[in-house]
Amino acid sequence: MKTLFSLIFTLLFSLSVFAQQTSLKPELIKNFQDMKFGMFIHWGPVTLRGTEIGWSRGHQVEMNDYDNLYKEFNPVLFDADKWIKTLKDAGMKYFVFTTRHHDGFSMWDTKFSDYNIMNTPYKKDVLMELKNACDKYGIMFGTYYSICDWRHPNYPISRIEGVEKPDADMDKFYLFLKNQTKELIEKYGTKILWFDGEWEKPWTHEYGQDFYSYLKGLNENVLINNRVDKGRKGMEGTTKSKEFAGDFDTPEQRIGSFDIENPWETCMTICNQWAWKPNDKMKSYDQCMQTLLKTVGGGGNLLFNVGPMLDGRMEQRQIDRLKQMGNWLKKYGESVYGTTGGPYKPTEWMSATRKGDKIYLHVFSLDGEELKIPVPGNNQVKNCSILKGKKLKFEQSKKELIIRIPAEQKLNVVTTIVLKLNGDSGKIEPIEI
Ligand code: FHN
Repeated sequence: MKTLFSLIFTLLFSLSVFAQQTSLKPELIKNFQDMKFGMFIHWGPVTLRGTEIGWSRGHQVEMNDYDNLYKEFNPVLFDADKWIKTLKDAGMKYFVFTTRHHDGFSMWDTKFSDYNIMNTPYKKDVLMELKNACDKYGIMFGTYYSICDWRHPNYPISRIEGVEKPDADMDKFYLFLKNQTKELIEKYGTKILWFDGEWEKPWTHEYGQDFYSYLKGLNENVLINNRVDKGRKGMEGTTKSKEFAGDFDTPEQRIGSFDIENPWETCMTICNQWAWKPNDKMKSYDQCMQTLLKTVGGGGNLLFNVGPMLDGRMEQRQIDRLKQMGNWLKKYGESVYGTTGGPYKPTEWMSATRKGDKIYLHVFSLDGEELKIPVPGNNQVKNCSILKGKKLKFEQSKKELIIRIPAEQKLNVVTTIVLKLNGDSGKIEPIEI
């Protein structure tokens, strides 16, 4: 009898776990994947010191000093409308904002912690202003939320090597997480819960599984990344495993590997630091475009991070860089939005996307005037041209496609070529060049 009971229990539990991994409607994931490009923002009182959010607490910034920065935080030039207009002009389609990072400071009018934006000299709910601006501009509104909280008395770890909190209570802390994320879903209508800080010991696979299920119970359509559970395997690279909860994978500061089966998103900084740093090194236009196009060519989304300044403005040089990307996307965006990665896997000098009977080649560098690549599966190329430009001569043999790109047709940073096929590009198996 007991064996039968435990068998039934195990079956029901594994079914419920399986259900968690596949609970998101396919059209919601496809819509997320079609957007391709989003803005990540890391911002908080730490910008008063220009050091890294969370990580500089108790290191570059003495802990007590860090925890009292909020008393000076007064970003009087903050303008949510300007931020989201900048995002839109960059060709970005969604937004993810650090509502609470590892330092425990809540950037919204939360009922569950006094350590929040309403108790700063600024006294305004920046999160609600950002949500309203996203609604105004038709931008998907998402929220970053750190599971670990090095300041919270009930979270056992304080990030200072070896300092544990004697009275920490992880179950009470988990209730705090559930209460705050419920606010983000119900009061702010977040469409993406972008978790982080899941790698430390106190957060277990069991918590992750339960949390995913709880959040989907509040809103079955909310997108939840793979850092709600233990699927990221710590701070280094990521592997998406079906045993862990999460709707998409999250390679960080690197372009994810080619994968058109599992949804994934690379998160990367436009400078070096996540939060604002004076005179931080910013990526060139070439680096930004190659990052975007190699990510999309690999089947992923790019969540590109900006760190606004202590007065609430974004740096003009970052705004200008994003505008450059937006201008390119305004002209050539059909080769990005709504496409699938491949069929040619990204290389150092080229990436590719596809949609319907078209393949788009993003060529970053080419010696001479002949581009030689394998033929696109069993398809015949019917015509070939520079996207929004002139026709190009090409030859297709049994194995090879040769495209002639005259020097005067090459564009700087990236030359986009469109191939029109006699069939559906989606059926072509990935091609290694
Ligand atoms: O520790 C954080 C870091 O500060 C930043 O928020 C990144 C963004 O994904 N996530 C963690 C490191 O993996």
